[in-house]
Amino acid sequence: MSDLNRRAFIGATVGTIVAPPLLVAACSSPTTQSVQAAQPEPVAKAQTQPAAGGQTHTVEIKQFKFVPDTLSVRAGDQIKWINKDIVPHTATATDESWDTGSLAKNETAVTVVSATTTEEYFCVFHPHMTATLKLVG
Ligand SMILES: [Cu+2]
Repeated sequence: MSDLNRRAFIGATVGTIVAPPLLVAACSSPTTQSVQAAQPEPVAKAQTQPAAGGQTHTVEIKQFKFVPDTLSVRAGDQIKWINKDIVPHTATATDESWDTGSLAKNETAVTVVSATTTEEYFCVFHPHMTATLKLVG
């Protein structure tokens, strides 16, 4: 057991000693793996940037109403929906092109506004609950 541990320790130490020359080599050689491994991160950040460029709006669902019941939004904006009621609600486009799904008490969902987002929406459990998004810009 202790022999194995010692070998593992030696292996780790050698790896650590070898690593700095590899890093130096990576700087002058763009084909090494350590350079490629660093690339996914910037790509992931780039994907979140379009959404970050838009605004995030919050609509509360409380006492069987959407608050505010009229909301001005632009393509690229996000809408965060929060159900403050005890009973489940949804925010669902009248043509069902977008939908939060059922939200229990204090549950949230986020939808993203597009240029063709349907503006009229309602709650599928309580169809009298209706409200409107106003696409601007
Ligand atoms: Cu409802």
